[in-house]
Amino acid sequence: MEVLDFISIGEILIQLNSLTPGPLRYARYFEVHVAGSEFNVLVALSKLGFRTGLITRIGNDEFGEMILRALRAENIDVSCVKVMDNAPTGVYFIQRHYPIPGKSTTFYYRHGSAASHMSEEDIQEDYIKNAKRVFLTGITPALSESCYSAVKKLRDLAQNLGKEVIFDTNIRLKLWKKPENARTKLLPLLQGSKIVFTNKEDLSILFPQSALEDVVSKLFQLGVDIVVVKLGEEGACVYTRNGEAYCEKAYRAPVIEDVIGAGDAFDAVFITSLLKGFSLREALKLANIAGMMVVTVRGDIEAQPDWKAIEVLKKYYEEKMDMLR
Ligand code: KDG
Repeated sequence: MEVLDFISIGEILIQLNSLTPGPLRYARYFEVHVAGSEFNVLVALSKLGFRTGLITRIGNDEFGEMILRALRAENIDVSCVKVMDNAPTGVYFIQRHYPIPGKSTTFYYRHGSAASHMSEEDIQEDYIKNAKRVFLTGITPALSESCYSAVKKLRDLAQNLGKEVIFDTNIRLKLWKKPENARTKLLPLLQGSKIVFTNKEDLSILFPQSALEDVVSKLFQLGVDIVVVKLGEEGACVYTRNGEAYCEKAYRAPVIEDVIGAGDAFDAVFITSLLKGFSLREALKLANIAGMMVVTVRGDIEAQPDWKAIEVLKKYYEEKMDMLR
C-alpha cells in the first residue's frame, strides 16, 4: 500500500452553482461542480504535490460516478470510497451575492445521503497506519451520529498511532441545528490537534462570550499547538503555544464570483508552506493568496493553485512583478 501524506473523511457533494447572482427562485441555469470541504482540501494538497486519500461513501448513481471520476482525476486514493446501493449522492445549491453582495449561501439536499451513513466500519486501522497526517473538519461529525463516531474513531486511532491531526472547525449550523450541539460534540474532538483552523463565527459558538485571547489559551489547554483564525476579506491571524502571534491582511480579489471553498485552499496552502519551511507569517500570506484565488471562480477546486501558481502569485502580489510573459 502506498504511503499517504494526508487522509481525511468527509462527504463529497454535487454542487449546483447558480450562473446568475441573486435569489435562487429566479435562477434558471446552474453549473455543476464537485465539492465538499475535506475533498477540497485534499484536492489542493494533491495539486501541491502530496499523496492523499479520502474515506467516504457515494451513491450508486450518476453523481457518484462523477465524484469517482473527480477523485481519480485529482489523484486522490479511492480505496476507502464505498458505493452504496440504497442511498443517494448528496447535492447542494449555491446562491450568490444575495442577500449579502459578495457572499454566497448554501442550500443542502443531503439528508440521508450515502455519506451520512458512514460509521466506525469505514475506519480501517491499516489505512491510518499508512498515512502521515489526518485532516478533519467539523462538517463530517455533524452529518449523523454514526458519522460522528467514525470521525471520533479516526481521530483516536490517529492520535494513538502518533499521527498529526489537523482540524478545521468549519461549523455548519444548518447541519448541527443548534449551536450547543456543535459545541458539545466538537470541543472534545479538537483535543490534541496540531493545528486548529477556525474563524470568529465558529469561536463564538464554541466559546460563547469569550475574548479572543481567552479562547486561544483555552485551545492551547486542549493540547492544540497552532491556532489559525481566518477572517475572510480581513485576512487571518496565527497564534502558537510558545507565544508567537501574527496577523496578515487579505489580498483584494479583482472579481468575486463565489467565496465558497476559499477557506479550504487557505488551509492546504498554510499547511504546505509550513511543511516547506516557510515562516508562520509567510504561510499566512501565501494562504491568503490561495483563498483569494478561489473566490474569483465558481466551484471550489478549479482555481486552487499548485505551487508553481503560488510562486507566480507571490511575485505578483509581493513584488508587483507579472511573470506570465
Ligand atoms: O468549504 C466549502 C464547503 O462548505 C462546501 O464545499 C460544501 O462541504 C460543504 C459543506 O458541507 O458545507
